[in-house]
Amino acid sequence: MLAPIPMENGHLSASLVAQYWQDGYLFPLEITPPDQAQEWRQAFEDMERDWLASDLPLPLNSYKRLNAQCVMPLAWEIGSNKAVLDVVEGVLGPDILLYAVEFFVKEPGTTHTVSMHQDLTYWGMGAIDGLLTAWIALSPATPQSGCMDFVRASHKNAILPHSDTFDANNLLSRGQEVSVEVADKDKVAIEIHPGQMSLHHGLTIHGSGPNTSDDRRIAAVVRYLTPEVAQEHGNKDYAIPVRGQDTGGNFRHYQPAQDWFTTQGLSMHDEIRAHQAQVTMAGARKKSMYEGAK
Ligand SMILES: O=C(O)CCC(=O)C(=O)O
Repeated sequence: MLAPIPMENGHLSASLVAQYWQDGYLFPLEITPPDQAQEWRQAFEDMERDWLASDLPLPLNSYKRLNAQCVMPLAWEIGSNKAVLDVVEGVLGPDILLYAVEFFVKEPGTTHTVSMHQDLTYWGMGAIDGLLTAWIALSPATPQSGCMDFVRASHKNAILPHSDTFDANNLLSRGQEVSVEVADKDKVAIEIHPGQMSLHHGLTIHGSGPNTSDDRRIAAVVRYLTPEVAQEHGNKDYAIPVRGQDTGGNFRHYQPAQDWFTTQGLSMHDEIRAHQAQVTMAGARKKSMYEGAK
């Protein structure tokens, strides 16, 4: 287990920022004490218990995996957390937009994996530097529980060809997989523990293996943007300013969740999902497993 990288008063030093741009990722970064992470986990699991059998328009898993900030106050609380933003600011600068919060869960002793891929492949924003993912552990992410693997410096590639597998075991919406062989020796295991996070660039090749541990692997995954990023396909995409100014005006702003699954939140979620699916699922031969009705 690696010791957390020392920061300067909760901020990244210039050399850590340089390391991020060199490697395309940075970890482990401690952003909150383990008991706060445990509270977040508890709130998440309470939500699962309370809403699983409810009559939501889509399966609960669709709301966990896509744009949870529209319907879950917890997602917004984590995505707008000051300690997380203090670190993210080191990479993205003072003006930050929140694009999405997703909860990636792998149940104990299951075979779900995430194939090696680059996030930006189907997001319609081009091969940009202005998208950063903060992956925050709410339970231990270890090689046994299926932590992520990153390929060092792979963000220096363009967007590489990917193929869709639609494998039911794959947690990605198209089961997309980068069409280059990644040798095991080129994978860096991103072990992090509750309250820690990793950062990765939108072009970093990454994936994760199955959870063979006896605990759930739960992560809150937050995507941040700089204001000059823009959706290149169709109308403006959606994002929420979380720090500084939206100097680009390239995104439609909206209200994040104030309460759990409100009518307004559900309708916002639906609007954004329908809009983004036109881009993220373009050319796919099947529907995303996260947007189908129950
Ligand atoms: O949680 C995982 O295993 C993969 C997450 C992922 O692909 C991402 O955060 O971009």
